[in-house]
Amino acid sequence: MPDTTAYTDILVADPAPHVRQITMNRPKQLNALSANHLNEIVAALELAAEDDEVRAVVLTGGEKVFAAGADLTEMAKRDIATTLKGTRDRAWEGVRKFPKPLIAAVNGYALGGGCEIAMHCDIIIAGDTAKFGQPEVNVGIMPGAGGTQRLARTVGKSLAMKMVLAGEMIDAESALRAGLAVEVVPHEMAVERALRLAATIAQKPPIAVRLAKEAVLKSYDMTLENGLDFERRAFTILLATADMKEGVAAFLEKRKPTFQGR
Ligand code: DAK
Repeated sequence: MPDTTAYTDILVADPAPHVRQITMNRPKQLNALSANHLNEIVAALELAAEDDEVRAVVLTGGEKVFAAGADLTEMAKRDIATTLKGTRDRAWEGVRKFPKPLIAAVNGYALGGGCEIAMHCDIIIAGDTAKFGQPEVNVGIMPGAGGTQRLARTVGKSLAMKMVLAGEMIDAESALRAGLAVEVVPHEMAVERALRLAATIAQKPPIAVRLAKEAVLKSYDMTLENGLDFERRAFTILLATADMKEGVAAFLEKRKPTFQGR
């Protein structure tokens, strides 16, 4: 079990074998991402990355709210010099580089940095109350953690522009239609559904999962040829794993495989 005593703004639990759940827990501030809150999420992800027992992670804010963006009380005190230090950028890098499957269970508001952290996840499950938005323009800024890039690549230019320029939110069904969320479920089921999906992934061979995640993400920043090249190399590496031998042997012997992550 993870040591949760170090955290004030998140809850960490292992609700199923090989599955870790990180719950953002600043309900009074609608889970606004203060520096400490974001740092705790990144620290928990680092521990999950290091822990061989963890094979998939669910990030959620629980049943009511995902995250209403960067903490605007902190933002009010920020200036260019502080921002240029890049501390916050480095924290976001920690989320971006998380190597294991990361599933967001989104209920209620996922705004600004909240929408961006959901988009850093590999899969978004939306509860029927979910509202996604990039409303930074309302407070004189713009998305700063990949919102313009990831949103445009995911939902297309026109919808991304509407959300970023007009600050309009979209609901769960629109997010589903736009390809931002993969499923919409009743809000009380979103975390459970994300955990079930995480548990399914956690039963797969970890090295194959890790390389497959990396390969899919490469499609965002590589040419098709380079991406195919990466895929081929990753595939070749997998042929040398014990899990590949176990997977094929189990299939031929008509039994369930036991994957070791080797
Ligand atoms: N920060 C701080 N507190 C917040 C907050 C936020 N983002 N959102 C809500 N709260 C607080 C409210 O102040 C209120 O606190 P009290 O007054 O009770 O003390 C409490 O949460 C409940 O909020 P409301 O009373 O406003 O609740 P409503 O249901 O009426 O409205 C709302 C909910 C989510 C529509 C509304 O609270 C709202 O519009 N919140 C602000 C949403 C927003 O603008 N988000 C974008 C923030 S900017 C970067 C990376 C990322 C970013 C920046 C840089 N780098 C790497 C450089 C990201 C920027 C952002 O996300």
